Amino acid sequence: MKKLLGTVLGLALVFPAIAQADLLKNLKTSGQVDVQGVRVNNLDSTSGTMDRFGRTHTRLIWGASFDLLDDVMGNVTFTKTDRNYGTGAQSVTGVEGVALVNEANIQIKNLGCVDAKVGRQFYGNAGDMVVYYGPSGKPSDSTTPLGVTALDAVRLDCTHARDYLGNGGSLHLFNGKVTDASNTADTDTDVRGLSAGWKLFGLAWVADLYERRLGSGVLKADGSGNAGRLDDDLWVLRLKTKGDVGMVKGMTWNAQVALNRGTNGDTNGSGTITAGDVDPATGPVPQYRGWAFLGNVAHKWNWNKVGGVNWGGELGYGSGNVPTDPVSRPVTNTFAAIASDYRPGDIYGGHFGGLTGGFNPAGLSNRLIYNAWVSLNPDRWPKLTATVQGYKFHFVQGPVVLGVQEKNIGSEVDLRLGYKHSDNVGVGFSYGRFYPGAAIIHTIAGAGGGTVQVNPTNRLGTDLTVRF
Ligand SMILES: [Ca+2]
Ligand SMILES: [Ca+2]
Ligand SMILES: [Ca+2]
Repeated sequence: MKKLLGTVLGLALVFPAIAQADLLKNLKTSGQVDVQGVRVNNLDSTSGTMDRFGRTHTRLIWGASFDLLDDVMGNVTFTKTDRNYGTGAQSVTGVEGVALVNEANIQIKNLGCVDAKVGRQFYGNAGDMVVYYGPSGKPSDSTTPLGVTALDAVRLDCTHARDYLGNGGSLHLFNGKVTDASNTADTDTDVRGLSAGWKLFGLAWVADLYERRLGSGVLKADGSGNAGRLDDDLWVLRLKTKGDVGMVKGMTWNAQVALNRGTNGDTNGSGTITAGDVDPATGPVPQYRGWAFLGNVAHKWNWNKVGGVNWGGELGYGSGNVPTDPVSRPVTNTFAAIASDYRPGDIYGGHFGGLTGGFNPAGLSNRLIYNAWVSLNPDRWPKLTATVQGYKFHFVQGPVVLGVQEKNIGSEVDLRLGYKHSDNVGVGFSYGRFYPGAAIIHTIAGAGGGTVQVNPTNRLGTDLTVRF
């Protein structure tokens, strides 16, 4: 009751006009607080240069949904993820300025043959290799911990999908705007997609088709499409499936493959189409031709009188560019995602984003990454889970250092101890160590004239998550 009263007061403050109306009909609230402390040393892999840092970061996510009308629901999610410990008290107006409305949408039931969701919203699943907008489970880089992304979009979920696709069938499409760059020129970035799910041969299948389009903004003088710059128009077609390994009880597998098509008008990846990109008047603009695969197996079994033992492995591959002249061979072979959230490894996936040198860890573009893990949930302490996970990271096409192409980025071992206090409260402790491979060692050593000592990176982490 106390919680409800607090919520009502909070909403009345935020939406005074609506609060006077029938706002609180079927009000549902949910929230989450994450507190993540890390201590990292030698992130630059160079032992001669002292670097280490400690940080405790908090993220708050708080959402409410309520009926606006009988068949129309409102949905609001606030996120606040700006604050580290030790940065002083925030004023109430200061909090106001950093509490972002990352979801604000209305949902209309049975609008014709669809359920519609209109407005700012999250999309996809955390960790997805192709597209995800939402609260991330990992720091997006060293200085932007626990970020949250969202998309302004219209999403339509077909209410008769089962009639067309059978039991377990689903079908939705969405059309969103990532950046509204101009009201006069066609320079916006739009994302749209279509997703269908069905069951066949005892397997669950999902087919997705996504398009991300960045307008060139240049008017085509003769309407032929050849005068002026070309749009950056990325298409990703993906097929996902999962099932059980029939012969082994408790073993499951997942697999997905994605293909790129389209025109790489933003050839230099700057986010705008300008003179730095390939001009179709002087040479052919590259076509997107990358592809990626991600597959894993997991096995659960019970070790008599010891506890539950889970283990698994995962392999990810995303094609890399063949380093040839883009004019003589106008193809971009590097796999391109819409908005990838695939970031394996607590160090590699969590902290390498801010580093220079091409080691951006988001996604499977130009990467071969595999990992294996085993965890124990002991009968004697059922709230505890201990996990060890090892990773290997490679470029598909690596940087050329001193005349040699180097593909080995490095390897990582993460040890994690989780304590599940209840369904809504969890605590975690982790230790990770990243061992730099030849691509890092030789890049650093080459830049330092061969005299620089290269050493592993270490990370200690504590995590608290409370859902309410
Ligand atoms: Ca160092
Ligand atoms: Ca616009
Ligand atoms: Ca560009």
